[in-house]
Amino acid sequence: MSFPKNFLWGGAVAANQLEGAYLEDDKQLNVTDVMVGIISNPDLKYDEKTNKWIPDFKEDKVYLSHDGIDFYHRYKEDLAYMAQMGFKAFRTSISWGRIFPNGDELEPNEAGLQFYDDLFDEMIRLGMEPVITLSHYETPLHLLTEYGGWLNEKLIEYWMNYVEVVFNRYKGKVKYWMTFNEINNIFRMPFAAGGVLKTTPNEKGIPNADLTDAELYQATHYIFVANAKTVELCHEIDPEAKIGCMLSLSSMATYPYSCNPDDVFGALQFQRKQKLFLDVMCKGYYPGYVKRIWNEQNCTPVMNEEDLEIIKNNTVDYIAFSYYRSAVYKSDGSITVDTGGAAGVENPYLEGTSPEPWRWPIDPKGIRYVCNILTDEYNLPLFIVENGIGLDENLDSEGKIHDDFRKKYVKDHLVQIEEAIKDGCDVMGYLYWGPIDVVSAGTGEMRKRYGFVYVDRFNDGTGTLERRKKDSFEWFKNVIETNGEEL
Ligand code: BGP
Repeated sequence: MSFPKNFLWGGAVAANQLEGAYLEDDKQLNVTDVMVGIISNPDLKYDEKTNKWIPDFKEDKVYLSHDGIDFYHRYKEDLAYMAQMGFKAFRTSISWGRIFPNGDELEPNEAGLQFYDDLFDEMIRLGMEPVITLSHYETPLHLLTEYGGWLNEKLIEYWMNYVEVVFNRYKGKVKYWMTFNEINNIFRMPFAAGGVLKTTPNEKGIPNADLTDAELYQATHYIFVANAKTVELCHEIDPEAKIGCMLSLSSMATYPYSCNPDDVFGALQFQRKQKLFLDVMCKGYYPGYVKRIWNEQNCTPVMNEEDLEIIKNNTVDYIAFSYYRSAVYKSDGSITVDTGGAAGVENPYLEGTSPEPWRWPIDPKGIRYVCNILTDEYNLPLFIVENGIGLDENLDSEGKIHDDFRKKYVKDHLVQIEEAIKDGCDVMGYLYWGPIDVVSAGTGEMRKRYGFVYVDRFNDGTGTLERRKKDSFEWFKNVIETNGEEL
């Protein structure tokens, strides 16, 4: 038996991808409400009258996240499915804008607080530990259009108001917190993942078209300070609670294309783009390699001694991360992970990719590799809070979905996680991403489905929203029931 007795089996989702009710109970727009897929540009236009970016919804686009899968009204039904599978934990996020609709109010919105009270109570009643992300691509839009989001130091204050309210309110109910979902994506997706917007117009008319690395390092620094202050406050308000950082670490499994030292060192440098976030949030200091970049590119963030003290004294309790695929680095600059897997360097040693059109490289051993690197470097508990496979699925003539591909994907990854545990990694749990079909973060589509539970909802916005179990449902239930003995 390799999986520990108290292993947290379960699933993970995010408010913006399933709640819907995007303007209900006084919630206002957040970053993902004005885009279809976080890889795309937000639908904003610069208004010369007010000198601000304003929403510019396109008639030919379907903003699926506005209704999500209506979890806001159907969460009891959905959690019942999770409980049937025997989930020990369920991860979701608090949508910041339900609590502070514009982000800069002084008083919180009681309706939003009550919603999460009810949601967490229901999870606990069903025997599931709430695992809660404080920010998962849900920064209130007003904070970006008015202040520039995390480009502005003021955000730390608004953020701290928010987290103080939720820590006090859910103290005793939530034992596992996470600060910023996949915050290492800030450089790739500054608007959605980083909550960053340049408030000034630019020649291209595209938000953030003129954003510089110097500005991004500055925003990242404010986020690091906020992260550390949040850790401190969480421990102060609820000494029983644990709080982690949350990173996208698929790209930590970036392999050199060959033994050419340029490929090897290049792969290391690429990994460091992710490691920077871990080094600061887990070790409490800025590493030398980033200081070199700052010096050479003239982009050292403004910071003071007090910031560095706060960062040093408040490192996280655990590392939460997502892992879906690995990548290959070649010194000519081609990297699979950034090109969505379909283009760039293919890894001939892997058994394949996910089906068209996404074609993410499938690499179970990569998750063992990442767990081992993290353990060697940081020696902290690890929480796998996202792993899974998106498939384009339709009900067959009998109304069933035979998702053997998914079972195999999960099984192969669990085998490697078991190996990592044997290697000595302290893995707290495994939360499958999207145990019920949700709106895809990257593409904004419904057809990229991860669920063990199918939802009748389509890219064009039609569908009855009826839920149905896929074949993998019973399979995963058995995995949990046998604590991973039967895979
Ligand atoms: C992670 C995000 C999730 C999520 C998942 C799958 O990066 O934290 O929000 O959706 O990836 O990605 P996608 O939906 O693009 O397939």
